[in-house]
Amino acid sequence: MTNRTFTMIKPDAMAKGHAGAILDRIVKEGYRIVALKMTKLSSEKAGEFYGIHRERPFYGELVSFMSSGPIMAAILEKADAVASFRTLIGATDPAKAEANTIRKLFASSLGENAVHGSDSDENAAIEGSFFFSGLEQF
Ligand code: 3AN
Repeated sequence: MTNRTFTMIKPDAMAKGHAGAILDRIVKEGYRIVALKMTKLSSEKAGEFYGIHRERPFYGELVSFMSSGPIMAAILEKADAVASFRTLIGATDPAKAEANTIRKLFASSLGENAVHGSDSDENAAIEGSFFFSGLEQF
């Protein structure tokens, strides 16, 4: 276990002005911010990031949404970070997410679901290094 995970605040939550509230919640839940930046993915970069979903029917929609506006990317640290953060964000579909999870509070649909959270330690490391060099991690 690396105790690190990777998250993005997605374009829907950024456009609605929820970034501050989401970061505040993350810090209050005890995550240490290892790295943080605001950026915008090109459709090429979004396609690369979500390459694992290339064969899924929603891939085109996902890539166009994720490149539609700025995002915030972050590496977070806490004991058992990957699993605990997925509990904090809630189910992929906000309609099915538990009360008080980030997706229940801030997401509007299955496609536009406010935040990303890595699904394994291995992917957390890959996704973190997609956005951040070693010099940008503290
Ligand atoms: P999670 O982000 O909860 O790990 P995944 O890995 O199954 O969920 O899906 C990755 C992303 O693809 C989701 N965060 C969501 O934005 C999008 N997505 C998943 N399923 C659908 C769907 N049926 N329709 C549109 N977008 C979807």
